[in-house]
Amino acid sequence: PHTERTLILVKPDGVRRGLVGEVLRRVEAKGYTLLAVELRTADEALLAEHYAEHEGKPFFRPLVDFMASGPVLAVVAEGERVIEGFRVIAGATDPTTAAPGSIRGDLGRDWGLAVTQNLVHGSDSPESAEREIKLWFPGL
Ligand code: YYY
Ligand code: MG
Repeated sequence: PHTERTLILVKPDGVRRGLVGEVLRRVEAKGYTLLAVELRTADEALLAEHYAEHEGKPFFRPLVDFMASGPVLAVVAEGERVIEGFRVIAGATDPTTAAPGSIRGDLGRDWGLAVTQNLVHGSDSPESAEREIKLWFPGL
């Protein structure tokens, strides 16, 4: 068995659209364990750090502004290969082509609003997960 932890965010579009419960339902239904859940409005410093790998890209500024535009639900989930597993549940980055059955594929909309508003974030590697969990939940 390979139990690990990942950081999941329900982004401001997901919170505004009332999809927090739907996202958590899918995570729990898959069998992952919730270790921490917190609704909060993140400041720019935290978000710039969270998305540090994208600094300098054209979408960085709009992304940070969008992520600061309202509360996000920050979640730490644990389970067998949850890092990769949650990214499968989330679906491809662009909701336009995300597979049906995935969060972004099933629930993505607002097609005019570009790929920035894609409902959820999930860590993409064990190193990212450790870094992001420390960032969002320093006490965990
Ligand atoms: O890990 P994931 O969220 O699927 O995508 P990333 O390539 O790490 O990009 C992070 C975040 O940035 C993405 O969820 C939406 C936004 N974004 C964007 O606004 N425009 C792009 N061309 C690429 C990504
Ligand atoms: Mg990413």
